Amino acid sequence: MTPVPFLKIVEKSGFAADLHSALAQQPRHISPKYFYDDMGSALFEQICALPEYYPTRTELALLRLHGAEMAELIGPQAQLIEYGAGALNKVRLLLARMLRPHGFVPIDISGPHLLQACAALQAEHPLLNIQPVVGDFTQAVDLPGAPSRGEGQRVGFFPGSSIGNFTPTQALEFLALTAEQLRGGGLLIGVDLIKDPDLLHAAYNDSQGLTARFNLNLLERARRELGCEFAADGFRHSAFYNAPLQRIEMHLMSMRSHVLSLQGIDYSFETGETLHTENSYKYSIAGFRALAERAGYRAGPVWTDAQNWFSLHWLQA
Ligand code: AVI
Repeated sequence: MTPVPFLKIVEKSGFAADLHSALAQQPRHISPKYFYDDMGSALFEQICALPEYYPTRTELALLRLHGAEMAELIGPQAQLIEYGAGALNKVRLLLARMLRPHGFVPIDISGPHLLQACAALQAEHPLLNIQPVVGDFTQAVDLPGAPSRGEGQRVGFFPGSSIGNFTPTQALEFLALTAEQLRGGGLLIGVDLIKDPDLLHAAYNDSQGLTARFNLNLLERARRELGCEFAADGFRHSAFYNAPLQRIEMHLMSMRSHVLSLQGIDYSFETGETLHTENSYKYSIAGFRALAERAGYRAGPVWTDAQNWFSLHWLQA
């Protein structure tokens, strides 16, 4: 692997502690950030290519179609910060159009995965200054210095509608945090839109069962990393659209009354009881712009597809 010039580790995994507190509370709920070990990150990439999972291909099409306008707003010599960077597929479409980028700072919680993706990107852009940060981007991470005055602006990129995995309060906090980090620049953010519940249901209950494996991997990860014990077929994937709250909910549902054991502590599950693993909020364009304005941004141009399934927003910080 090509060495990366700058690497910051800002968070050690708190998986064990967070899983204990998730299991000890009622209702049981854990942060979706624990999906993304190596296995979970690889499964998520496969989900993105599924026919039912429309967000990725719709957003990629918007980036291809409107990337030049977006790059114009980003401006020359910009420092581009990608929150929750993953495979770096989408950012390639922006980088290809950006004028003399000052640098690229991808932040992701999965270190090995991020470094592999950075090495591949570096091979394609040998002169690009890539400065990966391994960590939890929802916290105020220590970023490399911004371009000096009179040079380019600092611009955030947060594609994929990962903002939907936050509660509205967390989304507001995250937007307020980034508005501070990006002051004088802007944020380009992907937001999934409210739509036919059947389409949403299919996107999170795919026929190949990849989303189910992705969800169940959270407990498999606990088995691998923490020696967690539970019945082999004790849990199943459950995902549904909660219309009043405008969100997909994912849960791991206990198939019978049984005990899960974590580091010597037993947690009992009744039949049908769940561990709530993820919310994926869907927004209206107006609703999202209002949220961004409350967080301190000025809402700018919005790009959306012909079916109004997905949106990309430019927010001026
Ligand atoms: C990363 N995030 C935006 C995805 C979503 O759609 O909420 C995660 C995901 N969960 C199941 N499928 C995809």
